[in-house]
Amino acid sequence: MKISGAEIFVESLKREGVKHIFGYPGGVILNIFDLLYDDKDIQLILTRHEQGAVHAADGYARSTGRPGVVLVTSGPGATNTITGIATASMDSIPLVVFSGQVPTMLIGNDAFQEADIVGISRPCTKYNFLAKDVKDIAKIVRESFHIASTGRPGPVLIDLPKDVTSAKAEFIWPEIKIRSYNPTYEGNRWMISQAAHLIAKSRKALIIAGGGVVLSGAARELKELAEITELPVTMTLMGLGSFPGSNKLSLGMPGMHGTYYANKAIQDSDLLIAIGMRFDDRVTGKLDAFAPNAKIIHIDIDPTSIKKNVRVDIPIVGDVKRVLTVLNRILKEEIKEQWGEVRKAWLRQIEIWKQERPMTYTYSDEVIKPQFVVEKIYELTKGDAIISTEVGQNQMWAAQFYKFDKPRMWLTSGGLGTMGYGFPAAIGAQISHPNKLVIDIAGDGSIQMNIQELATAVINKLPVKVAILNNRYLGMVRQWQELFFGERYSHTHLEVVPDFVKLAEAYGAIGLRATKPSEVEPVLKEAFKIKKTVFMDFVVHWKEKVFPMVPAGAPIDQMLFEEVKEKPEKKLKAVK
Ligand SMILES: Cc1ncc(C[n+]2csc(CCOP(=O)(O)OP(=O)(O)O)c2C)c(N)n1
Repeated sequence: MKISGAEIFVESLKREGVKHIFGYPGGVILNIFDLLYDDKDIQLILTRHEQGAVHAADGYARSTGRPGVVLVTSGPGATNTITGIATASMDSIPLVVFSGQVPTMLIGNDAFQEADIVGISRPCTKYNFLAKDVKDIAKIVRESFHIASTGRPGPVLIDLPKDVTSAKAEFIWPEIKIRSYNPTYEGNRWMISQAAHLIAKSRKALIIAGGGVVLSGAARELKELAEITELPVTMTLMGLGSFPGSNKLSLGMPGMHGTYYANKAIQDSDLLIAIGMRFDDRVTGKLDAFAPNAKIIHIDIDPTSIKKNVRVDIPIVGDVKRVLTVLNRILKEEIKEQWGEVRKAWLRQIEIWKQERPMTYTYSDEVIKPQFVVEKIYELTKGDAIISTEVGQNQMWAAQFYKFDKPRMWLTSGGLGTMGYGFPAAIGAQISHPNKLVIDIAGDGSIQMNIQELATAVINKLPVKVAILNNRYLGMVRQWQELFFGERYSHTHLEVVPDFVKLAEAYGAIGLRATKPSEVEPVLKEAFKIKKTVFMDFVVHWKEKVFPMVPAGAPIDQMLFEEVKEKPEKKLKAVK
């Protein structure tokens, strides 16, 4: 029996196990929306902006490991997804985005709501495709899920012209055969054995774990490697949670806002074991001064990531989990090295760096320090919450002061640094984890970029919590102006910040506010008890900066630290 392309599409999604789609309707995609109207298996979550839909699907994917699914209309609906797609692409997040398209005969004619979304999205998708024949729809859906979630994961976009989804064909669920797509999963055995020997010989080795460890589900194997070799581990922003932040071998995050001790250890190390990370400039700082004495082992599923930014002595292309399994076995069974004094001396040196400059800040009794809010969130949740962030200082403080012990509990836009990411991402994570505490740690600037999703959270009765570190500034940019532009605050003072409590209430959510340090804990406790969407407005010290900081382009051990004595504040006239 022949059925419509729209029906084939919906049936294909069911075969892929899709339970939730994030989307927004429009004319050319209406036939699919109509089918989803009373579907019992798939729930469509209507966001208030297509960008929100993609970030929500992204949060869903990061917190579950399954691809997030998006359905939007053509033209503006499709172009509104681009920031979300680019965000997912930079962080290797599996997404499948379906956009409606005008009928094939109108494509290229500047038809109403036509945009060349395949062309526009090409540089920021792993794969994209225009469906031209109704008979291909099932195959395209199947392949797009496969491509999005295997190898180095990433977003896939499929454009669905109206006439193709209206045409009819038999439903056939095909096998996947993609000739040109063959990711390498098994690392080269000889290279892995060379890596094991190098690790055995090293005196001051260090593991740098990235988002690839999370994506490949290799947290257990990473912990085993650290335990066998007794080596310290630093986790990139994307790698937070891949190794327990509270473990004594953890050095926290490296790089621009990383810990003093992680950066010192990198610069002093004789071997870097880089796992599922891509030597982003925020990690390396000045490239030719990066880890000057270290040999580098680089394990990554994507061969194009290896040797892109740094010289590599032992490249291993493969799935991190599989490579680490083999590496650990060789270290245990063939090498059986006891490092004894050598390792003790290295760990002692690191301990000294930890004591010299611990990750800290100046506490105040009078004004709320943003770091204090993050610390309190960690203390009260005991680390058992899914944390998303916006972008800016809020993101860095969350990374520095919340200890992530488990993977997939940390959702942040690392590569693209997308303001407006955190709230919709938290919505997506809450949909996939209805009983978990999900908190978006936000800046007052970023939250306003997708604040309309309050409606999505309220309608779906999502108990998402948003902790706004409200400094009335675009804080991170203000920090740069303060350090590098002589305190000329060009267009970073927000002047009008909405009353977040009233705004939450206007949407039917709950709003709470803390203006003094003593109010922080009661506000958090109350918010965590409420089973509804809650905005918490923490009115924080406006001038606080994120330290340590490596100025852009400097070597990573040339860090700026917080001044011990605070200068008297210069009052800006518009600041409350
Ligand atoms: C969409 C987007 N536009 C601009 C920027 C540049 N940017 C980076 S951080 C930042 C300030 C963020 O301010 P806020 O959300 O208030 O957070 P805070 O730094 O104060 O915690 C800006 C404008 C960005 N990252 N994303």
